[in-house]
Amino acid sequence: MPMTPWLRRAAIPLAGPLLLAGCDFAGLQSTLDPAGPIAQAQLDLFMWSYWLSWIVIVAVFGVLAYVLLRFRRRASDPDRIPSQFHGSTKLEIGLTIIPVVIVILVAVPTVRTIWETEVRVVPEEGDVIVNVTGYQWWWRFEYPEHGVVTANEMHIPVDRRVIVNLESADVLHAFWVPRLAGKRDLIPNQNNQLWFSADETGEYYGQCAELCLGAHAYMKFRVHVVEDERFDAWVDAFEAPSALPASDDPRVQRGRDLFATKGCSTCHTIQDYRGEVPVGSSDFPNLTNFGLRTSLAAGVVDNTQENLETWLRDPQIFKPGNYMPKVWREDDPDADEEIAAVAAYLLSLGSDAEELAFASGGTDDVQAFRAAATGGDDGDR
Ligand code: HEC
Ligand SMILES: [Cu+2]
Repeated sequence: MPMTPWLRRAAIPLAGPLLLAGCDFAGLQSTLDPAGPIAQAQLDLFMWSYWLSWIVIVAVFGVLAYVLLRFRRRASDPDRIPSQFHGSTKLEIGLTIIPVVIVILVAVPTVRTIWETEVRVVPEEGDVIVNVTGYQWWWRFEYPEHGVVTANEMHIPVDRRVIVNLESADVLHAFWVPRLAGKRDLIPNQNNQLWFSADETGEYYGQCAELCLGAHAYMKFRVHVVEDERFDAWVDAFEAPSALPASDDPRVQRGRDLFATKGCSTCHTIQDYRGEVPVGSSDFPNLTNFGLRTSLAAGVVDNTQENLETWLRDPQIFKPGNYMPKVWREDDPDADEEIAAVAAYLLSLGSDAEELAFASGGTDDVQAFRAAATGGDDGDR
């Protein structure tokens, strides 16, 4: 059926909203799909200004359409000029008052939301404190109350207030978990703070939101929101490494030795089942319990044996520009075997410590934890 010209012309403006109606606003990093009160307050403010803008648009285009139709030139009276009202006081006052009202309607809720969400809070009982340090191009997460230091994956309990202290070790970064809270800059020596909480358990994606050179686009992170007991088990797992029995897999043992002899431990700290004092530097990702991580290289790829091997062979493949050196020469005949062993060691770290801590009611009861870890027997290590 041929479309009438009128219909064809109308099709384009009609198609726009229809296409948009098919959009899915829920996404891993969608601010339109909030999962916590701060993100919700920010979305509410956005939607308020959005609908207000629609009222303005409809009003302006309504008046425009009316004027165009009502005062258009007519064939019956081509010389008619509509009455002129230049300098009309009523109109001038009206056109001044209306914008002022619009500005007030936007400004009052904006200022209110800023006050409700942005003020610095004093930690209270039950809050979780995380000291976040941004590095080119990864994140250090430290839980001062629990003595936990980890990288790139933050664990927090659901429905609890999380206070994040933001610090940068080098350039400017910005902490942004779109579904939980708006961005906040990490500035050297500035001690910025952000607080938020999450309504639902789940995995939330974060991203550095301040251009910080080189691998900035790959400076991501994850926030795991879990039930209280799960969070406690995760924290316990960081006290647990030394209570875990050594893996009897010879490849893991070999990987552990290589980690020291290949120089990894000059940069990276690991506290493992031998409970050694950390020797690495706090300015590189702490790899304790690395087997509990779901992602690798600041959320860039999944944490699997294969990806880890690729990463160790050449860290530039997944993340061009990052500062981890290539440790094995390309023509090193032992590279494949050694890399596989180191990767197996890293993945073995704490791989079931959280589950064990959960099952045994925490590492406070070291005996029960050991018993769970060794499947009941004393576990001579
Ligand atoms: C000169 C210091 C240095 C040495 C030596 C070094 N690394 Fe790294 N490593 C880094 C830096 C820096 C990063 C962070 C890279 C990034 O994501 O931007 C990193 C990241 C990693 C990661 C990913 C961490 C995460 O949180 O996802 C692993 C795994 C890793 N290194 C293992 C090793 C192993 C195994 C060795 C030895 C074979 C080693 N590194 C040697 C500096 C070093
Ligand atoms: Cu950054």
